[in-house]
Amino acid sequence: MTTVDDYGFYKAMCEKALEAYPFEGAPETSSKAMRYSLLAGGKRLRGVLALGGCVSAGGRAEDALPAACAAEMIHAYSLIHDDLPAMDNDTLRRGKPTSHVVFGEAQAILAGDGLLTEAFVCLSSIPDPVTASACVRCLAEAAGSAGMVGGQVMDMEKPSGAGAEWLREMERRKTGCLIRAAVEMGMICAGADGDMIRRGREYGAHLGAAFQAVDDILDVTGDEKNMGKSLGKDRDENKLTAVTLFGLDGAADAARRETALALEALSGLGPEADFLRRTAEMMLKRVN
Ligand code: GRG
Repeated sequence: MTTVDDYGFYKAMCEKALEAYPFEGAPETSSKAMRYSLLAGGKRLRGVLALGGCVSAGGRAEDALPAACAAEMIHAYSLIHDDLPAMDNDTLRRGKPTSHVVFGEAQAILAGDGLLTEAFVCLSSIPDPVTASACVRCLAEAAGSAGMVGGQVMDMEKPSGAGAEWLREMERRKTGCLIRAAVEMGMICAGADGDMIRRGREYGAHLGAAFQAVDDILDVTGDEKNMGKSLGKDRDENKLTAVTLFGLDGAADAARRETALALEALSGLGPEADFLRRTAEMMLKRVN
């Protein structure tokens, strides 16, 4: 059972591994642009979940470091591309000017491409080939067209008449798949059995939905300086979110409901899963 301030501990572990990541063979401009976004801070939720998922399934956190770094690389790439003029056209991320503002649009696209690809180089460093290939499959499916990229496509295409069901599916893909894959890869790295991985997937999926509802609430009630990104864009751009659809109270209810389902998915697991339980509760506290 983990007893220390494990979120802070795993976050620091993940940060250290990302800082030391070599980006072998990358031209200096490329390495600079990739590091700029990858090392810009952030909560490291996906990296932490990979490490915590591994420990919750009885493994050692360090065994999931390649999975944690790979999940954070995919996340950083998605933020760089999401901020581009062709997408959300944002100039502030994690309290710093966005990649395309600093490096220009072409280099920002390439920094995203580089991070996306490097995530899989990083996973290939997992010593056991069966574990490595299971992680590659898990992350590729979650990040690709069936997952995060597909969610972004849906978001950009929002059909007229899109409602709660459309929103749920779009967010499941866009935000939920990567969060779920982080937990799942952590458990794979621990050698977890099928039942444990099924519970981890379910937990991760509900946690992702709760996370998104919280993020939607904070877009309205949060502080731009604390959040380090432009807020209020959902309303300004007439986006469909849990808040625009159900109001602030309705979105908070959705976050609580999804958190309860995430916790329920872990029932039957022992105290090793307490970290995952505490992480779900902690995330909900961001709005309560
Ligand atoms: C461009 C392929 C492509 C995908 C973009 C994930 C995504 C899809 C876009 C990011 C924009 C966004 C607002 C997504 C919804 C919630 C989310 C992922 C917020 C950012 O994650 P945090 O809060 O960020 O974990 P930090 O900075 O803490 O890592």
